[in-house]
Amino acid sequence: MKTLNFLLAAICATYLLSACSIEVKPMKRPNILFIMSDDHSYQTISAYSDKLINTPNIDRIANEGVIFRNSFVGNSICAPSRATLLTGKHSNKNGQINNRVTFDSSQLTFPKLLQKAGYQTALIGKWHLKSEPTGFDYWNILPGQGQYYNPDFIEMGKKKRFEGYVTDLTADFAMNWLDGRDKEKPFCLLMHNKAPHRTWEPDTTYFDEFKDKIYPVPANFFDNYKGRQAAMEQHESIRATDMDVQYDLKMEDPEGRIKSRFPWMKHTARMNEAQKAAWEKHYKPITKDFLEKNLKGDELYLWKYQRYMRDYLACIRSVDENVGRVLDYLEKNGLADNTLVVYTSDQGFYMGEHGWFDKRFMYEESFRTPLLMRLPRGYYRKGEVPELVQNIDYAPTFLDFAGVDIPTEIQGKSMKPLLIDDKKVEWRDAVYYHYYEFPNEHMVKKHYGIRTDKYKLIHFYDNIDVWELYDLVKDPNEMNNVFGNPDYAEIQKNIENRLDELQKEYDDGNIQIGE
Ligand code: SGN
Ligand code: CA
Repeated sequence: MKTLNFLLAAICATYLLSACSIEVKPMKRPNILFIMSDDHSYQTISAYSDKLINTPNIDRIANEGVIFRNSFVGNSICAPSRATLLTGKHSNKNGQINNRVTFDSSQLTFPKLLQKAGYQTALIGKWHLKSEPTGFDYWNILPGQGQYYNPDFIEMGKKKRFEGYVTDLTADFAMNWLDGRDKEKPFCLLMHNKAPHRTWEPDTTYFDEFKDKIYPVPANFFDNYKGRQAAMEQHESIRATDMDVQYDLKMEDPEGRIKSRFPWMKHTARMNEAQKAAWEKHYKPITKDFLEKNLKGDELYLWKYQRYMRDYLACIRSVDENVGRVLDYLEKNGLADNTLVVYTSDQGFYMGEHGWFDKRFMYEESFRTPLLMRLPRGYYRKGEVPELVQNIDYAPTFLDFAGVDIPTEIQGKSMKPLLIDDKKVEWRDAVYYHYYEFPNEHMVKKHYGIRTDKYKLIHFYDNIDVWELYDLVKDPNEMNNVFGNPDYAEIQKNIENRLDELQKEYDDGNIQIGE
Protein backbone atom coordinates (compact mmCIF):
# COMPACT_ATOMS: atom_id res chain seq x y z
CA MET A 1 0.00 0.00 0.00
CA LYS A 2 2.82 2.29 0.99
CA THR A 3 4.54 1.69 -2.36
CA LEU A 4 1.32 2.40 -4.21
CA ASN A 5 0.84 5.68 -2.35
CA PHE A 6 4.42 6.61 -3.12
CA LEU A 7 3.93 5.81 -6.80
CA LEU A 8 0.71 7.84 -6.98
CA ALA A 9 2.40 10.78 -5.28
CA ALA A 10 5.32 10.56 -7.72
CA ILE A 11 2.95 10.46 -10.72
CA CYS A 12 1.02 13.48 -9.39
CA ALA A 13 4.21 15.44 -8.79
CA THR A 14 5.50 14.70 -12.30
CA TYR A 15 2.17 15.72 -13.77
CA LEU A 16 2.10 18.96 -11.80
CA LEU A 17 5.67 19.78 -12.77
CA SER A 18 5.00 19.25 -16.46
CA ALA A 19 1.75 21.24 -16.19
CA CYS A 20 3.78 24.12 -14.75
CA SER A 21 6.18 24.13 -17.64
CA ILE A 22 3.36 24.15 -20.22
CA GLU A 23 3.22 27.62 -21.72
CA VAL A 24 0.04 29.48 -20.90
CA LYS A 25 -1.47 31.33 -23.86
CA PRO A 26 -1.32 35.17 -23.71
CA MET A 27 -4.34 36.15 -21.66
CA LYS A 28 -7.19 37.89 -23.45
CA ARG A 29 -8.51 41.30 -22.36
CA PRO A 30 -6.16 41.92 -19.43
CA ASN A 31 -6.63 44.94 -17.19
CA ILE A 32 -4.41 47.90 -18.02
CA LEU A 33 -2.83 50.12 -15.40
CA PHE A 34 -0.94 52.96 -17.04
CA ILE A 35 1.10 55.09 -14.64
CA MET A 36 2.60 58.23 -16.14
CA SER A 37 4.55 60.81 -14.20
CA ASP A 38 5.24 64.35 -15.35
CA ASP A 39 8.85 65.11 -16.31
CA HIS A 40 10.33 61.94 -14.78
CA SER A 41 13.76 61.39 -16.32
CA TYR A 42 15.08 57.88 -16.97
CA GLN A 43 18.31 59.00 -15.27
CA THR A 44 16.40 58.98 -11.97
CA ILE A 45 15.03 55.45 -12.09
CA SER A 46 17.49 52.93 -10.69
CA ALA A 47 16.41 50.26 -13.18
CA TYR A 48 18.02 52.57 -15.79
CA SER A 49 20.84 54.03 -13.71
CA ASP A 50 21.56 53.82 -10.00
CA LYS A 51 23.86 56.85 -9.92
CA LEU A 52 21.26 59.24 -8.56
CA ILE A 53 18.51 57.46 -6.63
CA ASN A 54 17.12 54.10 -5.65
CA THR A 55 13.58 53.47 -6.89
CA PRO A 56 12.90 49.91 -5.69
CA ASN A 57 9.18 49.99 -6.48
CA ILE A 58 9.41 51.27 -10.04
CA ASP A 59 12.27 48.81 -10.53
CA ARG A 60 9.95 45.98 -9.42
CA ILE A 61 7.97 46.52 -12.63
CA ALA A 62 11.13 45.97 -14.68
CA ASN A 63 12.46 43.13 -12.51
CA GLU A 64 9.23 41.21 -12.92
CA GLY A 65 8.73 42.33 -16.52
CA VAL A 66 10.56 44.36 -19.15
CA ILE A 67 12.52 47.58 -19.45
CA PHE A 68 12.57 49.43 -22.77
CA ARG A 69 16.06 50.69 -23.52
CA ASN A 70 15.04 52.86 -26.46
CA SER A 71 11.76 54.54 -25.69
CA PHE A 72 11.08 58.02 -27.10
CA VAL A 73 8.41 60.69 -27.43
CA GLY A 74 7.45 62.47 -30.65
CA ASN A 75 7.27 66.00 -29.18
CA SER A 76 8.87 66.46 -25.79
CA ILE A 77 6.29 68.48 -23.94
CA CYS A 78 3.27 67.75 -21.81
CA ALA A 79 -0.03 68.30 -23.64
CA PRO A 80 1.32 67.08 -27.01
CA SER A 81 2.64 63.94 -25.37
CA ARG A 82 -0.72 63.26 -23.70
CA ALA A 83 -2.59 63.81 -26.95
CA THR A 84 -0.24 61.35 -28.65
CA LEU A 85 -0.82 58.80 -25.89
CA LEU A 86 -4.59 59.01 -26.41
CA THR A 87 -4.66 59.09 -30.21
CA GLY A 88 -1.62 57.05 -31.28
CA LYS A 89 -0.72 59.88 -33.65
CA HIS A 90 2.01 62.48 -33.93
CA SER A 91 1.17 66.12 -33.09
CA ASN A 92 0.67 67.16 -36.72
CA LYS A 93 -2.22 64.66 -36.96
CA ASN A 94 -3.92 65.08 -33.56
CA GLY A 95 -3.58 68.88 -33.64
CA GLN A 96 -2.00 69.17 -30.17
CA ILE A 97 1.23 70.75 -31.39
CA ASN A 98 1.95 72.63 -28.16
CA ASN A 99 0.68 73.26 -24.61
CA ARG A 100 -1.34 76.28 -25.71
CA VAL A 101 -3.99 74.80 -27.99
CA THR A 102 -7.04 72.95 -26.66
CA PHE A 103 -7.27 69.22 -27.31
CA ASP A 104 -9.96 68.30 -29.81
CA SER A 105 -11.70 65.73 -27.65
CA SER A 106 -14.04 64.61 -30.41
CA GLN A 107 -11.17 62.62 -31.96
CA LEU A 108 -10.81 58.89 -31.88
CA THR A 109 -8.88 57.83 -28.76
CA PHE A 110 -7.97 54.44 -27.35
CA PRO A 111 -10.02 54.92 -24.12
CA LYS A 112 -13.13 55.49 -26.27
CA LEU A 113 -12.47 52.28 -28.18
CA LEU A 114 -11.77 50.30 -25.02
CA GLN A 115 -14.94 51.64 -23.45
CA LYS A 116 -16.90 50.52 -26.50
CA ALA A 117 -15.32 47.09 -26.19
CA GLY A 118 -16.59 46.69 -22.61
CA TYR A 119 -13.65 48.00 -20.61
CA GLN A 120 -14.21 50.29 -17.64
CA THR A 121 -12.04 53.33 -18.17
CA ALA A 122 -10.79 55.85 -15.64
CA LEU A 123 -8.37 58.77 -15.56
CA ILE A 124 -6.90 60.14 -12.34
CA GLY A 125 -4.38 62.98 -11.90
CA LYS A 126 -2.73 65.35 -14.35
CA TRP A 127 -4.56 65.98 -17.61
CA HIS A 128 -3.48 69.38 -19.01
CA LEU A 129 -5.47 69.12 -22.25
CA LYS A 130 -7.90 71.94 -21.43
CA SER A 131 -11.01 70.27 -22.89
CA GLU A 132 -12.93 67.87 -20.62
CA PRO A 133 -11.81 64.24 -20.76
CA THR A 134 -13.87 62.01 -23.05
CA GLY A 135 -13.86 58.22 -23.24
CA PHE A 136 -13.62 57.74 -19.47
CA ASP A 137 -16.35 56.26 -17.24
CA TYR A 138 -14.73 58.11 -14.37
CA TRP A 139 -12.29 60.99 -14.23
CA ASN A 140 -10.80 63.00 -11.41
CA ILE A 141 -8.18 65.40 -12.70
CA LEU A 142 -5.92 68.21 -11.55
CA PRO A 143 -6.74 71.61 -13.00
CA GLY A 144 -3.94 72.73 -15.38
CA GLN A 145 -0.55 71.88 -13.88
CA GLY A 146 -2.13 71.05 -10.50
CA GLN A 147 -0.74 71.87 -7.06
CA TYR A 148 1.59 69.81 -4.86
CA TYR A 149 0.06 70.68 -1.48
CA ASN A 150 -3.64 70.35 -0.60
CA PRO A 151 -4.51 70.33 -4.29
CA ASP A 152 -7.80 70.86 -6.05
CA PHE A 153 -9.12 67.95 -8.09
CA ILE A 154 -11.95 68.18 -10.61
CA GLU A 155 -14.05 65.05 -10.24
CA MET A 156 -16.37 64.58 -13.21
CA GLY A 157 -16.65 68.37 -13.59
CA LYS A 158 -16.82 69.26 -9.88
CA LYS A 159 -13.86 70.99 -8.27
CA LYS A 160 -12.90 70.17 -4.68
CA ARG A 161 -9.85 70.82 -2.50
CA PHE A 162 -8.18 67.91 -0.70
CA GLU A 163 -5.86 67.92 2.28
CA GLY A 164 -2.60 66.12 1.60
CA TYR A 165 0.25 65.70 -0.85
CA VAL A 166 -0.65 65.33 -4.52
CA THR A 167 1.28 62.11 -5.25
CA ASP A 168 -0.30 60.32 -2.27
CA LEU A 169 -3.77 61.60 -3.16
CA THR A 170 -3.47 60.49 -6.79
CA ALA A 171 -2.64 56.93 -5.69
CA ASP A 172 -5.40 57.01 -3.03
CA PHE A 173 -7.98 58.01 -5.65
CA ALA A 174 -6.71 55.37 -8.06
CA MET A 175 -7.09 52.63 -5.42
CA ASN A 176 -10.51 53.95 -4.33
CA TRP A 177 -11.68 53.73 -7.90
CA LEU A 178 -10.31 50.19 -8.22
CA ASP A 179 -12.18 49.24 -5.03
CA GLY A 180 -15.50 50.51 -6.32
CA ARG A 181 -15.25 49.35 -9.92
CA ASP A 182 -17.48 46.74 -11.55
CA LYS A 183 -15.40 43.60 -10.92
CA GLU A 184 -17.04 41.74 -13.80
CA LYS A 185 -15.40 43.94 -16.44
CA PRO A 186 -11.74 44.50 -17.32
CA PHE A 187 -10.42 47.95 -16.51
CA CYS A 188 -8.10 50.49 -18.01
CA LEU A 189 -6.90 53.00 -15.45
CA LEU A 190 -4.67 55.94 -16.34
CA MET A 191 -2.94 57.23 -13.21
CA HIS A 192 -1.10 60.46 -14.03
CA ASN A 193 1.21 62.00 -11.44
CA LYS A 194 1.86 65.70 -11.24
CA ALA A 195 5.31 65.03 -9.79
CA PRO A 196 8.13 65.64 -10.39
CA HIS A 197 7.14 68.73 -12.42
CA ARG A 198 8.66 72.12 -11.74
CA THR A 199 8.82 73.62 -9.08
CA TRP A 200 9.78 70.26 -7.51
CA GLU A 201 8.06 70.62 -4.12
CA PRO A 202 8.77 67.51 -2.02
CA ASP A 203 6.60 65.96 0.64
CA THR A 204 7.89 67.26 3.99
CA THR A 205 8.46 63.61 5.06
CA TYR A 206 11.41 63.34 2.66
CA PHE A 207 13.27 66.58 3.35
CA ASP A 208 15.81 65.03 5.69
CA GLU A 209 16.67 62.07 3.51
CA PHE A 210 17.94 64.30 0.68
CA LYS A 211 19.18 67.31 2.64
CA ASP A 212 22.90 66.56 2.58
CA LYS A 213 23.23 64.35 -0.49
CA ILE A 214 25.86 65.28 -3.07
CA TYR A 215 25.19 64.26 -6.65
CA PRO A 216 27.72 63.68 -9.42
CA VAL A 217 27.83 66.63 -11.82
CA PRO A 218 27.27 65.62 -15.47
CA ALA A 219 30.45 65.77 -17.59
CA ASN A 220 28.88 68.35 -19.91
CA PHE A 221 27.36 70.58 -17.18
CA PHE A 222 29.62 73.42 -18.39
CA ASP A 223 28.83 72.83 -22.08
CA ASN A 224 29.79 75.81 -24.30
CA TYR A 225 27.34 74.77 -27.08
CA LYS A 226 29.97 75.10 -29.80
CA GLY A 227 28.52 74.32 -33.22
CA ARG A 228 24.98 74.18 -31.79
CA GLN A 229 23.25 77.53 -32.13
CA ALA A 230 19.82 76.44 -30.82
CA ALA A 231 21.43 74.91 -27.74
CA MET A 232 23.31 78.16 -27.20
CA GLU A 233 20.14 80.28 -27.39
CA GLN A 234 17.79 78.34 -25.10
CA HIS A 235 16.46 79.60 -21.75
CA GLU A 236 16.53 76.44 -19.68
CA SER A 237 19.85 76.79 -17.99
CA ILE A 238 20.83 76.13 -14.40
CA ARG A 239 23.78 78.41 -15.14
CA ALA A 240 21.53 81.42 -15.75
CA THR A 241 18.56 83.04 -14.05
CA ASP A 242 16.30 80.63 -16.04
CA MET A 243 16.52 78.51 -12.90
CA ASP A 244 15.42 80.92 -10.23
CA VAL A 245 16.96 80.72 -6.78
CA GLN A 246 13.75 81.69 -5.02
CA TYR A 247 11.03 80.32 -7.26
CA ASP A 248 12.73 77.05 -8.21
CA LEU A 249 15.07 76.50 -5.30
CA LYS A 250 12.90 77.94 -2.48
CA MET A 251 15.40 80.43 -1.06
CA GLU A 252 13.17 83.18 0.30
CA ASP A 253 14.63 86.20 1.97
CA PRO A 254 12.17 88.59 3.62
CA GLU A 255 14.87 91.28 3.54
CA GLY A 256 14.97 91.13 -0.25
CA ARG A 257 18.62 90.14 -0.64
CA ILE A 258 17.72 87.33 -3.05
CA LYS A 259 16.72 88.53 -6.50
CA SER A 260 13.89 86.62 -8.08
CA ARG A 261 12.09 86.79 -11.40
CA PHE A 262 8.93 85.66 -9.61
CA PRO A 263 8.95 87.59 -6.31
CA TRP A 264 5.17 87.16 -5.86
CA MET A 265 5.39 83.36 -5.83
CA LYS A 266 4.67 81.82 -2.40
CA HIS A 267 5.24 78.07 -2.17
CA THR A 268 3.54 77.93 1.22
CA ALA A 269 0.32 79.61 0.02
CA ARG A 270 -1.79 76.43 0.09
CA MET A 271 -0.14 74.76 3.06
CA ASN A 272 -1.67 74.09 6.45
CA GLU A 273 0.18 75.15 9.60
CA ALA A 274 2.03 71.84 10.07
CA GLN A 275 3.18 71.69 6.45
CA LYS A 276 4.28 75.30 6.58
CA ALA A 277 6.21 74.77 9.80
CA ALA A 278 8.03 71.73 8.35
CA TRP A 279 8.75 73.64 5.13
CA GLU A 280 10.25 76.60 6.94
CA LYS A 281 12.20 74.40 9.33
CA HIS A 282 13.83 72.80 6.29
CA TYR A 283 14.43 75.75 3.97
CA LYS A 284 15.23 78.57 6.40
CA PRO A 285 18.65 77.24 7.53
CA ILE A 286 19.54 76.45 3.90
CA THR A 287 18.65 80.02 2.92
CA LYS A 288 20.70 81.41 5.81
CA ASP A 289 23.69 79.35 4.76
CA PHE A 290 23.22 80.37 1.13
CA LEU A 291 23.18 84.07 2.03
CA GLU A 292 26.30 83.70 4.15
CA LYS A 293 28.19 81.90 1.40
CA ASN A 294 27.39 84.59 -1.18
CA LEU A 295 28.40 82.29 -4.04
CA LYS A 296 29.23 83.55 -7.52
CA GLY A 297 29.87 82.07 -10.98
CA ASP A 298 30.61 78.35 -11.25
CA GLU A 299 30.32 77.85 -7.49
CA LEU A 300 26.82 79.27 -7.56
CA TYR A 301 25.85 77.08 -10.54
CA LEU A 302 27.11 73.94 -8.85
CA TRP A 303 25.26 74.86 -5.65
CA LYS A 304 22.06 75.39 -7.72
CA TYR A 305 22.54 72.00 -9.36
CA GLN A 306 22.76 70.19 -6.01
CA ARG A 307 19.74 72.08 -4.60
CA TYR A 308 17.72 71.25 -7.70
CA MET A 309 18.63 67.58 -7.55
CA ARG A 310 17.70 67.24 -3.89
CA ASP A 311 14.19 68.60 -4.38
CA TYR A 312 13.57 66.79 -7.65
CA LEU A 313 14.74 63.47 -6.21
CA ALA A 314 12.71 63.90 -3.02
CA CYS A 315 9.65 64.24 -5.30
CA ILE A 316 10.66 60.99 -7.03
CA ARG A 317 10.82 59.33 -3.63
CA SER A 318 7.05 59.90 -3.20
CA VAL A 319 6.36 58.75 -6.73
CA ASP A 320 8.25 55.51 -6.10
CA GLU A 321 6.58 54.93 -2.74
CA ASN A 322 3.13 55.32 -4.29
CA VAL A 323 3.95 53.04 -7.20
CA GLY A 324 4.77 50.49 -4.50
CA ARG A 325 1.42 51.05 -2.77
CA VAL A 326 -0.47 50.49 -6.01
CA LEU A 327 1.55 47.38 -6.94
CA ASP A 328 0.84 45.98 -3.46
CA TYR A 329 -2.84 46.74 -3.96
CA LEU A 330 -2.84 44.72 -7.20
CA GLU A 331 -1.17 41.81 -5.46
CA LYS A 332 -3.50 41.83 -2.46
CA ASN A 333 -6.53 41.95 -4.69
CA GLY A 334 -5.55 39.14 -7.03
CA LEU A 335 -4.89 41.53 -9.92
CA ALA A 336 -1.16 40.98 -10.37
CA ASP A 337 -1.23 38.36 -13.09
CA ASN A 338 -4.17 39.67 -15.13
CA THR A 339 -3.02 43.28 -15.37
CA LEU A 340 -0.59 44.95 -17.76
CA VAL A 341 1.25 47.52 -15.64
CA VAL A 342 3.04 50.33 -17.47
CA TYR A 343 5.27 52.99 -15.95
CA THR A 344 6.38 55.95 -18.04
CA SER A 345 6.68 59.73 -18.15
CA ASP A 346 5.22 62.31 -20.54
CA GLN A 347 8.83 62.98 -21.60
CA GLY A 348 12.37 62.92 -20.32
CA PHE A 349 14.14 65.73 -18.47
CA TYR A 350 17.60 67.25 -18.06
CA MET A 351 19.30 66.54 -14.76
CA GLY A 352 22.04 69.11 -15.41
CA GLU A 353 23.24 67.60 -18.71
CA HIS A 354 24.33 70.52 -20.98
CA GLY A 355 23.78 72.67 -17.85
CA TRP A 356 20.00 72.34 -18.19
CA PHE A 357 16.69 71.52 -16.59
CA ASP A 358 13.39 71.17 -18.56
CA LYS A 359 12.92 69.27 -21.83
CA ARG A 360 11.70 70.17 -25.39
CA PHE A 361 14.93 69.41 -27.30
CA MET A 362 15.37 66.31 -29.42
CA TYR A 363 18.64 65.61 -27.59
CA GLU A 364 18.64 62.29 -25.77
CA GLU A 365 17.71 63.28 -22.19
CA SER A 366 14.40 64.84 -23.18
CA PHE A 367 13.63 62.84 -26.35
CA ARG A 368 13.85 59.60 -24.40
CA THR A 369 11.27 58.66 -21.81
CA PRO A 370 11.33 55.80 -19.30
CA LEU A 371 9.17 52.79 -20.15
CA LEU A 372 8.78 49.70 -17.98
CA MET A 373 6.08 47.07 -18.14
CA ARG A 374 4.94 44.13 -16.07
CA LEU A 375 3.10 41.75 -18.32
CA PRO A 376 -0.08 39.78 -17.74
CA ARG A 377 0.05 35.98 -17.76
CA GLY A 378 1.04 34.31 -20.96
CA TYR A 379 3.49 37.03 -22.00
CA TYR A 380 7.02 35.73 -21.61
CA ARG A 381 9.34 38.54 -22.68
CA LYS A 382 11.72 39.43 -19.85
CA GLY A 383 14.45 41.97 -19.28
CA GLU A 384 15.69 44.49 -21.80
CA VAL A 385 13.75 45.46 -24.92
CA PRO A 386 16.13 47.26 -27.31
CA GLU A 387 13.66 48.13 -30.10
CA LEU A 388 12.97 51.79 -30.93
CA VAL A 389 9.52 52.51 -29.54
CA GLN A 390 7.68 55.79 -29.28
CA ASN A 391 4.61 57.21 -27.54
CA ILE A 392 2.53 56.82 -30.73
CA ASP A 393 2.77 53.10 -29.90
CA TYR A 394 0.84 53.14 -26.60
CA ALA A 395 -2.68 53.40 -28.05
CA PRO A 396 -2.29 50.56 -30.58
CA THR A 397 -0.57 48.41 -27.95
CA PHE A 398 -3.43 48.73 -25.47
CA LEU A 399 -6.03 48.09 -28.18
CA ASP A 400 -4.11 45.03 -29.29
CA PHE A 401 -3.88 43.65 -25.74
CA ALA A 402 -7.64 44.16 -25.43
CA GLY A 403 -8.30 42.36 -28.72
CA VAL A 404 -9.70 45.50 -30.37
CA ASP A 405 -8.92 46.16 -34.06
CA ILE A 406 -6.39 48.95 -34.50
CA PRO A 407 -7.86 51.68 -36.73
CA THR A 408 -5.71 52.33 -39.80
CA GLU A 409 -5.50 56.07 -39.00
CA ILE A 410 -3.36 55.26 -35.93
CA GLN A 411 0.31 55.93 -36.74
CA GLY A 412 1.94 53.88 -33.99
CA LYS A 413 2.68 50.15 -33.92
CA SER A 414 1.46 47.67 -31.35
CA MET A 415 4.28 46.61 -29.03
CA LYS A 416 2.41 43.42 -28.18
CA PRO A 417 4.39 41.22 -30.62
CA LEU A 418 7.59 42.32 -28.84
CA LEU A 419 6.21 41.14 -25.52
CA ILE A 420 4.97 37.62 -26.18
CA ASP A 421 8.40 36.01 -25.99
CA ASP A 422 12.00 36.49 -27.12
CA LYS A 423 11.38 35.76 -30.80
CA LYS A 424 12.60 38.54 -33.12
CA VAL A 425 9.86 40.49 -34.88
CA GLU A 426 9.96 42.95 -37.77
CA TRP A 427 10.37 46.41 -36.30
CA ARG A 428 11.04 50.02 -37.32
CA ASP A 429 14.56 51.34 -37.94
CA ALA A 430 13.94 54.98 -36.97
CA VAL A 431 11.79 57.31 -34.88
CA TYR A 432 10.51 60.76 -35.80
CA TYR A 433 10.33 64.00 -33.82
CA HIS A 434 8.78 67.43 -34.20
CA TYR A 435 8.69 70.23 -31.59
CA TYR A 436 6.71 73.44 -32.23
CA GLU A 437 6.43 75.60 -29.09
CA PHE A 438 8.45 78.70 -30.01
CA PRO A 439 8.73 81.41 -28.91
CA ASN A 440 8.02 80.36 -25.36
CA GLU A 441 9.34 80.56 -21.82
CA HIS A 442 12.35 78.30 -22.46
CA MET A 443 13.01 79.52 -26.00
CA VAL A 444 13.76 76.14 -27.53
CA LYS A 445 13.51 76.65 -31.27
CA LYS A 446 11.17 74.69 -33.51
CA HIS A 447 12.78 71.56 -34.84
CA TYR A 448 12.14 68.18 -36.35
CA GLY A 449 14.35 65.19 -36.91
CA ILE A 450 15.01 61.49 -37.11
CA ARG A 451 16.89 59.05 -34.91
CA THR A 452 18.14 55.61 -35.87
CA ASP A 453 20.01 53.26 -33.56
CA LYS A 454 23.28 55.04 -34.44
CA TYR A 455 22.60 58.54 -35.77
CA LYS A 456 20.42 61.55 -35.22
CA LEU A 457 19.61 64.31 -37.69
CA ILE A 458 17.88 67.50 -36.50
CA HIS A 459 16.71 70.57 -38.38
CA PHE A 460 16.08 73.72 -36.32
CA TYR A 461 13.85 76.06 -38.28
CA ASP A 462 11.62 79.13 -38.12
CA ASN A 463 13.85 82.03 -36.98
CA ILE A 464 16.88 79.81 -37.65
CA ASP A 465 17.89 77.32 -40.35
CA VAL A 466 20.45 74.98 -38.81
CA TRP A 467 21.02 71.25 -39.27
CA GLU A 468 22.72 69.00 -36.74
CA LEU A 469 23.96 65.44 -37.14
CA TYR A 470 25.20 63.26 -34.28
CA ASP A 471 27.12 60.03 -34.23
CA LEU A 472 25.44 58.56 -31.13
CA VAL A 473 27.92 55.71 -30.82
CA LYS A 474 31.01 57.94 -30.74
CA ASP A 475 29.32 60.95 -29.19
CA PRO A 476 26.46 59.82 -26.92
CA ASN A 477 26.31 63.21 -25.18
CA GLU A 478 25.73 65.02 -28.49
CA MET A 479 28.52 67.57 -28.12
CA ASN A 480 29.93 67.34 -31.63
CA ASN A 481 27.69 68.34 -34.54
CA VAL A 482 29.08 66.53 -37.60
CA PHE A 483 26.59 67.89 -40.12
CA GLY A 484 28.56 68.82 -43.26
CA ASN A 485 31.63 66.88 -42.10
CA PRO A 486 32.93 65.04 -45.24
CA ASP A 487 33.62 61.89 -43.20
CA TYR A 488 29.87 61.60 -42.70
CA ALA A 489 28.78 62.56 -46.24
CA GLU A 490 27.34 59.14 -47.09
CA ILE A 491 25.65 58.70 -43.70
CA GLN A 492 24.20 62.21 -43.94
CA LYS A 493 22.76 61.57 -47.40
CA ASN A 494 21.14 58.31 -46.27
CA ILE A 495 19.64 59.71 -43.11
CA GLU A 496 18.33 62.78 -44.98
CA ASN A 497 16.55 60.45 -47.37
CA ARG A 498 15.15 58.40 -44.53
CA LEU A 499 13.87 61.59 -42.87
CA ASP A 500 12.03 62.52 -46.11
CA GLU A 501 10.44 59.08 -46.16
CA LEU A 502 9.37 59.32 -42.52
CA GLN A 503 7.83 62.74 -43.07
CA LYS A 504 5.83 61.24 -45.93
CA GLU A 505 4.83 58.25 -43.83
CA TYR A 506 3.61 60.47 -40.97
CA ASP A 507 2.21 63.05 -43.37
CA ASP A 508 4.17 65.85 -41.73
CA GLY A 509 4.85 68.07 -44.70
CA ASN A 510 3.68 71.46 -43.52
CA ILE A 511 6.93 72.88 -42.24
CA GLN A 512 7.37 76.54 -42.95
CA ILE A 513 10.91 77.77 -42.77
CA GLY A 514 11.30 81.41 -41.79
CA GLU A 515 7.61 81.84 -40.80
C1 SGN B 1 5.49 75.47 -16.90
C2 SGN B 1 6.92 75.52 -16.35
C3 SGN B 1 7.93 75.35 -17.45
C4 SGN B 1 7.61 74.10 -18.25
C5 SGN B 1 6.18 74.18 -18.75
C6 SGN B 1 5.74 73.01 -19.55
N1 SGN B 1 7.14 76.76 -15.72
O1 SGN B 1 5.23 76.58 -17.71
O2 SGN B 1 9.22 75.27 -16.89
O3 SGN B 1 8.49 73.94 -19.32
O4 SGN B 1 5.33 74.28 -17.63
O5 SGN B 1 5.83 71.83 -18.80
S1 SGN B 1 6.51 76.98 -14.25
O6 SGN B 1 7.11 78.23 -13.79
O7 SGN B 1 5.08 77.12 -14.38
O8 SGN B 1 6.87 75.84 -13.43
S2 SGN B 1 4.88 70.66 -19.18
O9 SGN B 1 5.44 69.44 -18.60
O10 SGN B 1 3.58 70.95 -18.64
O11 SGN B 1 4.88 70.61 -20.62
CA1 CA C 1 5.84 67.10 -18.64
